Amino acid sequence: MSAYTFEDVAVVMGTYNEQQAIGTVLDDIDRVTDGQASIVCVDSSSDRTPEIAREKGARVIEQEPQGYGVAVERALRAADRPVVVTTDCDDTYPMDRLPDFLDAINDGADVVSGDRLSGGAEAMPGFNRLGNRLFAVLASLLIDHPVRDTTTGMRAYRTSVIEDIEWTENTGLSAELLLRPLSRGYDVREIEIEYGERAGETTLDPIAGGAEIAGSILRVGVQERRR
Ligand SMILES: Nc1nc2c(ncn2[C@@H]2O[C@H](COP(=O)(O)OP(=O)(O)OP(=O)(O)O)[C@@H](O)[C@H]2O)c(=O)[nH]1
Ligand SMILES: [Mg+2]
Repeated sequence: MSAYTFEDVAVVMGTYNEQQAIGTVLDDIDRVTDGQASIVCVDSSSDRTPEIAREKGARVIEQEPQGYGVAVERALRAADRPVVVTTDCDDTYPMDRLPDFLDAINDGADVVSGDRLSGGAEAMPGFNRLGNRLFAVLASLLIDHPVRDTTTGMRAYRTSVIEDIEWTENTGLSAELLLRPLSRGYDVREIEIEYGERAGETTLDPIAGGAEIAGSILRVGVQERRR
């Protein structure tokens, strides 16, 4: 089988009032993939985000704001390439590392997950960093497999993995997208990435969001143990 190139990659994201960041994120993807990756934005914004995305050549699917997971699952399903990469649209994730994600897929990985925490994640608010470390401990215990960052937004997947599993979570979708494949024996690899400061305002309440994510990890962990 020949190796995948960026012509086989779709980069997808939910976008919710990210006009301060989206131009940079989409330019970075184009530069790093030489314009070859297709880009899908599932957008719920009331600002100029969707216009900027269209100007930059992305496919934009509009939906009412219904949370992270609803947007990202829609975006994953819209991917029309054999490899799909997720990112946030807030300029926190290093698009320069896309080649490393693709290399790991070509090396046989089914899922490649960008681990922000092992490198310190200095740019992450302290409360979020602590919460994310606790999620990793909880998830590792539940699925009997060490994981370092369960809630990262930057991952590459073989599209077949996305199609083969039924997804149920919303705010906790990122954790679910890691834990179900791991529990089912897919080749899941974490690679260390740098994490940057968010451009633009956060739309998430860390306490309510954190509680939802913890609930997702417990639910998914217990379901996968019982399978
Ligand atoms: N379409 C859509 N996108 C969303 C929704 N909620 C979040 N997003 C997008 O999903 C991505 C992740 O959300 P973030 O707000 O960055 O979440 P986070 O990284 O956990 O938190 P911070 O970056 O610290 O705010 C971003 O690109 C958001 O714009 C939503 O309801 N609809
Ligand atoms: Mg973010």
